[in-house]
Amino acid sequence: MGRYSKHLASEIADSTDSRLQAANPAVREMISHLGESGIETVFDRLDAQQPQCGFGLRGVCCQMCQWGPCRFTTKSPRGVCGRTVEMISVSNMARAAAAGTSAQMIHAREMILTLLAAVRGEIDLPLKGTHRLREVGNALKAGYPWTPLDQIAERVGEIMLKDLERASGSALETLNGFAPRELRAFWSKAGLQPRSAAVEVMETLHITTLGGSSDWHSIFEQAIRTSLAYAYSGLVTSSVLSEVLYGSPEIQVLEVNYGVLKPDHVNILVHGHSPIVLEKVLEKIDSPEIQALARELGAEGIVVGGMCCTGHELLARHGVPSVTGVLGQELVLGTGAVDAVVVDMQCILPGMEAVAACFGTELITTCHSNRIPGATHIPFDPEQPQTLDDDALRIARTAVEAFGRRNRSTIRIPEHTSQVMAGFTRETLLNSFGGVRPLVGMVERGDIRGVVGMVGCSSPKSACETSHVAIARELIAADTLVLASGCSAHALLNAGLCSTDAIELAGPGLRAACQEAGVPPVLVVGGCSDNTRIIQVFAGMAHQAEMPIRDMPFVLSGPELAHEKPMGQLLAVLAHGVSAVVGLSPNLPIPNTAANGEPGPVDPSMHSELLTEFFCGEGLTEMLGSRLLVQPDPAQAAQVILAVLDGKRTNLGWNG
Ligand code: BF8
Repeated sequence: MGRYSKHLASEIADSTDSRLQAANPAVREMISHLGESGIETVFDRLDAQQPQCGFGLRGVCCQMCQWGPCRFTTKSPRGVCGRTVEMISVSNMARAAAAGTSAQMIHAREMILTLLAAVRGEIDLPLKGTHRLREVGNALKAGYPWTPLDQIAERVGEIMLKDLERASGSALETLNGFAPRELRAFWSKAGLQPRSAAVEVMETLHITTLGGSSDWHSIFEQAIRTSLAYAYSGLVTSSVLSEVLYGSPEIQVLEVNYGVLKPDHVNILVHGHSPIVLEKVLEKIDSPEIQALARELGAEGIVVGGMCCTGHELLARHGVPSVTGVLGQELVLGTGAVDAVVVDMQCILPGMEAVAACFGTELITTCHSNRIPGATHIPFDPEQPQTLDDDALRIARTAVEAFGRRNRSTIRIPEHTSQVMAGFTRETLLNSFGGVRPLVGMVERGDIRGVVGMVGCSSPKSACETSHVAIARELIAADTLVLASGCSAHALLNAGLCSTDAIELAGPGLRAACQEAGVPPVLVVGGCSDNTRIIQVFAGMAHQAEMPIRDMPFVLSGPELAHEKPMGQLLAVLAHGVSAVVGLSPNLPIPNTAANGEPGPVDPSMHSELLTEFFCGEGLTEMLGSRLLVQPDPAQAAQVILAVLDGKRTNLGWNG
């Protein structure tokens, strides 16, 4: 590994590690290729940033006023204003969750306004998920069984919009409609019930600014309220409205990875999170007009490939092959075969622009608020959606026309593809095992040791995507069922762990269960918004077992979290009573956890004893029933996860 970081008590990968050890051979090939061509990527820029600031890495740098920045050391344990190390690191965490919530709110807002535009006839978008709409309407008390669907849709949209934006303190209706009953009562009693997403974001920024709350525990409670608003007003709204608008995902069997690109085809990549524009663009790409245009330009056809969470949306509904998650977005342009990348919102690296310029790739931005210099901007504004149809056609045309300008001498497409089965929902996942009762029976008997949600981003601090793959391999070999989403899922898809061929890598109990169900041991449930499906599976299984979620053998694994959005996901999962094992520390001054699940020794110059006791010990367990554990080494992280699962099994009496 590249270098040792004493602040993270871990080896940190450098670009050479990713070039030589990346889990995906296509990634290794492309890092070498771009390196030889002298083109800079995220891996090189991480090298150039070394050494990174130890104060920042531990989350103990305060920049919330102009008296700072204040750094916390044993010699100066308080900031200029008097803030303690606990206040500042928990405030940083809360602010990251608020920023992530804001991002998810913009996504959810686009989905809601599009639903309203669709039912008001402002755009041509017939609702495909009418069954889901009835369920959602029922959960939100938005009508009766005899209420016309368009009225239910309008009411659902209005309720969800109010959950995002209202300034009053009334409770979140999406949470009341979708959260497990046991937890609604618990959060309410504990004073953790969120108000609207807007109020919780405001409140988080308010109490963490200079002269706000001096009580780190109350700031953490506020971070939890924010994360619950994020989970229900943000994630649930985005995920269920996607199903209402475009129908429920279906299980897809297909080939993914860089090798799906074809040298003699127009290759268009779709990237981002909100599927609204890209669904329409895909429709246009399939039209006779655009197909004919591609042939006129000399192409044999059009390949559409997915990146990040929009990639998951289109994979699950249309069988669009995914190519990469966040870390590969510059690398894939290095194939020289990508004619255009159509992006919507979030996780679009600014560095992509320079690589696109080298290879003549057309970048098309479609979110009215996100711009890339030099890109063709064809924006969608959900408040003025009437031009969506025409704009989608223009985007498809612009993307295909880029094929005519391609420099064919630079093409180098890695040959690697992976066969996968993906696109699971809560229903199709449970049905595959014969329903929730048989699945719980398998866990109770120990055929399946537990269920782990593997989520979140990829980080260049691990040799590209190696942590996800190494942990998942260890877990399935130890009979642990893995549910994956987001960039973690991209890593696991490309690594071949989401294929029925991977069943042979599973331990004997899980292998038999997957063989019987005909599904892989790693089940991809979608993008990050669809982490709600993981929570739904956990809640459904706990309900079937007649146990609180916090007592069940479930863990969240986030090996390479990076974005501020997963901070909200992490906190929300902790609030549901599920312990989380993360790779690199989420910028908290707490030590790594040993393989037996116990926190390592506290170094007072690096760590806070109070926060170590709280997150890794009894404090968080008493508050929420969960723990936050850090272990960057994949092999040890898998052992920590298994130790948590086994601890739950022992308490349940399910170990013998
Ligand atoms: O929401 S896992 S890098 S792509 S934030 Fe982004 Fe992280 Fe990837 Fe989708 Ni999620």
